[in-house]
Amino acid sequence: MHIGETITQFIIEEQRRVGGNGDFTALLNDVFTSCKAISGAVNKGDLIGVLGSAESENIQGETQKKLDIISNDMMINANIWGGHLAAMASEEMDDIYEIPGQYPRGKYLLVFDPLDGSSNIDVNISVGTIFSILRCPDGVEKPTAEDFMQPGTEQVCAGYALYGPSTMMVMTTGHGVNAFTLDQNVGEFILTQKDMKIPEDTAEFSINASNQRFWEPPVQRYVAECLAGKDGEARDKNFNMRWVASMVAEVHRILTRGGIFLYPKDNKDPAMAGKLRLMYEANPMSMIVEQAGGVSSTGRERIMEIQPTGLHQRVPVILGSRNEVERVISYHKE
Ligand code: AHM
Ligand code: MG
Repeated sequence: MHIGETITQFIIEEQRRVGGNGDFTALLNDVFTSCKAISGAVNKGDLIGVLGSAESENIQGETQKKLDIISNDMMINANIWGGHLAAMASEEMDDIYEIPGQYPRGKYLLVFDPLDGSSNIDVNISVGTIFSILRCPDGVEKPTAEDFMQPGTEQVCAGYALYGPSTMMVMTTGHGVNAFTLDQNVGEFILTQKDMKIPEDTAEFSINASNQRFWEPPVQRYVAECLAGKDGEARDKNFNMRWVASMVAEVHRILTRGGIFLYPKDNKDPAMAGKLRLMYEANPMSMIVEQAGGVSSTGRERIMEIQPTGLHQRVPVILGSRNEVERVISYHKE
């Protein structure tokens, strides 16, 4: 029986095409292994006692779930020893994680949100892992947080694992977006969707409407027009709305059937530019969305061109189907 194209075969063939030495391929394989391990823990849930709060906080003052910490450890354990990384950074760690001296150091930096959508863990709704790979700047022996401060355009690879009804891996190395589904029997991700493209138009939007009173006028206007649908002046169609509160699930839906996702700037907490993190969430998802023909912006600028100033920096995120995101951008210009 034919098992289909495994993700290992896919990345090795890509390596042959670009003439790599296998370092990057081996690094990706370690990332996939950690996501398979996280998938197993998420899947077993209460059976192995991993649900619930860990009674600790991350640097952003958010209460950590047990699975946030377990997933973070799994990412570190699978990626620490291979010799491909110089350092890692995670949403769940205050500072960067240097590769300890007993392991060889490599030329890449790994950035991740080990378990995104944490509020959904205990209620058995989809969550995911988001990752991004950068090059460690030339000549840097001992990387610091400063070396991670690269705009999203510098990403070598971005991807996410979605722990939903099936476990999927969706990734890009800058040559389109491909999706793989975990075959539990084979223990491998198998290529199931090639060269995903986000439809340019959509009639589906996603936003946490409980923040409505804090939104800026361009977003107020856009959502009001979607809600008015055909009965309003601006639009000739009616819209549907979805909000999973797991960005991974939201982006995956948009990649599959189109849509627009907004976590915009609001004035709820004037010190915060948005909710989502530039390095762990916004940049990797922006690379995937752009590679699939979509657009990703803060409303005022392309997310991938932002020069990061802090590891845990937050940004407004508006991404998805080209024509809708461009409409929101044009409202910001008016
Ligand atoms: P997390 O990394 O702490 O899980 O937070 C990120 C998540 C996103 O996945 C999701 O889009 C958003 O937070 C949901 O926010 P809200 O709870 O305001 O709906
Ligand atoms: Mg997150």
